Amino acid sequence: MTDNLEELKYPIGRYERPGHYTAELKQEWMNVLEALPKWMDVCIENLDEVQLKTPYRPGGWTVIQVVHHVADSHMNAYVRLKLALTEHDPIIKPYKEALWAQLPDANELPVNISITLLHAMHRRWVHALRCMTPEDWERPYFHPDMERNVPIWEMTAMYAWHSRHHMEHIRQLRERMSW
Ligand code: NI
Repeated sequence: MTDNLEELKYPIGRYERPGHYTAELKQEWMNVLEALPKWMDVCIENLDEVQLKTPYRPGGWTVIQVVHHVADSHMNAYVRLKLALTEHDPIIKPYKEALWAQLPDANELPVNISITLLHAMHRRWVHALRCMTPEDWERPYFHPDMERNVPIWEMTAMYAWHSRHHMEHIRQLRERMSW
């Protein structure tokens, strides 16, 4: 992979698992999750049909697929959070995100449908997070592909990264294309 492709694929860098968390970091991650739906509104503002069907990089997802993918991914994340909060080390279900992104609901429907979904779901997600006790942040789920427990604080860091990661795909595409 060329450096250029790496930069297009990972505009804010690859996800790095944080070694620890603080009250400030938790606030920062929750603030990102809270802001994401509004960021998505801004990201797609005034894009026409052709622009929405443009891949964010050569061979990559279209803007439409990126937005629907964020909804797919964060629906799974929300369910994982609820499982971790209510069960003991629940085994979560990985899913094939590339195949999900090819299904008709993830590349034919208007993007605002998924953004509306994100607005509603992130309200619930962030509310659940903000109401958690300090002990809750340590509750894990077991990820079969990673073959280890992932505590809620770490998944929250990961999805804050994921939110910014995909938002930047669209923002930087617009910047490059002067849209
Ligand atoms: Ni993703």
